[in-house]
Amino acid sequence: MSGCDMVSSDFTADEKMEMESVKMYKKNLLEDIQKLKSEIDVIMADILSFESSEESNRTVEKGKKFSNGKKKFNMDPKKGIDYMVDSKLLEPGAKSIAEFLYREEGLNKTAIGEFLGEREELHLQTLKAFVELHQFSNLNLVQALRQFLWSFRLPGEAQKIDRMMEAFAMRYCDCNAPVFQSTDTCYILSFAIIMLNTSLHNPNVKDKTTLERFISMNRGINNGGDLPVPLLTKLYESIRSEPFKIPEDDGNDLTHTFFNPDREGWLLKLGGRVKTWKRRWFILTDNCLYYFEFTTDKEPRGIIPLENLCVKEVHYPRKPYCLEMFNPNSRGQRIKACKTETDGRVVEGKHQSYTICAASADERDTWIEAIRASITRDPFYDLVSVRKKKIINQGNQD
Ligand code: 4IP
Repeated sequence: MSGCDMVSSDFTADEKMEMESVKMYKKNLLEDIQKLKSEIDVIMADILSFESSEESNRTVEKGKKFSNGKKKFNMDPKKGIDYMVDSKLLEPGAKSIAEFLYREEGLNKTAIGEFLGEREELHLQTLKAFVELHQFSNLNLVQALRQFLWSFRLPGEAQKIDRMMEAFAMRYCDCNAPVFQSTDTCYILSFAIIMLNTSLHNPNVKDKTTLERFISMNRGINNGGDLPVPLLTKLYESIRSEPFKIPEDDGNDLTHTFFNPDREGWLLKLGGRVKTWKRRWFILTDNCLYYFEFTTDKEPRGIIPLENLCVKEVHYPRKPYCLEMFNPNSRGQRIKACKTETDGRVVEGKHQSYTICAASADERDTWIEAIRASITRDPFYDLVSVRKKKIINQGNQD
């Protein structure tokens, strides 16, 4: 008979007791094991939640650092990028910085423009990589410019704008190979479009550029040849129906740099030879300062082209809010200007400097700022005209 066939009656009373105690022991053991298991479960859960809270603490910490880095960038782009790289939030190198500038939300577009505009190698490389992130294939030039000018704010400095627009033109031509004969053509036309945008949409510009004028302005820019009229017409119509959207304005964007809104108002002007003060109505437009005797006059009494002039605050006895315009390169010589004599003859101006008095310090400062901004337009026109000459000469040689 095997052990399995035994029945309880086969056991002695002692054996039965022993078996009962083994059963009890086993039961207790199982209960203990169960308890231990649950304790282990609790501990494991604790460990896991501790790890995940460590992890989430680390994530929160990283997120904080990242947004701190963005804040730093918006205040000082170079320092911000250094901080991001030092804190291992950003890979060093132009490519990853460009990605960050191109894709990251919440970056100040003026700061992006500032970073991309610098001349050091890393910045030049970043500008290149940034422009290459733009996809311009099958976009016309206006559409591409809309995208480009929305991705950052062009800084005010001529050389920076030149580099950025050059990079833009190169990228556009890479993406749309057969459209223009050279990147210079694309560059010049891009500026013409930006000017057109201001002419058509700035309420201060009274003389709106017509399609015919736009076409004739762009004669000969395709390596001496003309661009197809249907292309220019399409670009013109696109701008006419929808102006460029420029990132939040702090008074330093391209349209301001190029085309300061006209300013007009009454000012006192000191005579050239006879030092008398005359109240004149001044209008600042087209890079010139015009003055009139009455606001309704058709002809100005004088025109002062601002090219090459400087403007500064000046103290004049008993006239507290004066500004002076002078030619820093030829102090003591006459400023190129013209004026209408009382008998109606138009003659050359006789001023070595122009002293003008405003009604308040604020007004004087606003005029100084407006005149200065008008003066700084020149380098941009120079940049474009240099390329125009180059391209037209090239065309003549071909
Ligand atoms: C005149 O004084 C006026 O101030 C003129 O201003 C001024 O011409 C003359 O300077 C100055 O001699 P009087 O009228 O007292 O003679 P405006 O032309 O506005 O009347 P500017 O050149 O400032 O227009 P000269 O240097 O241009 O003669």
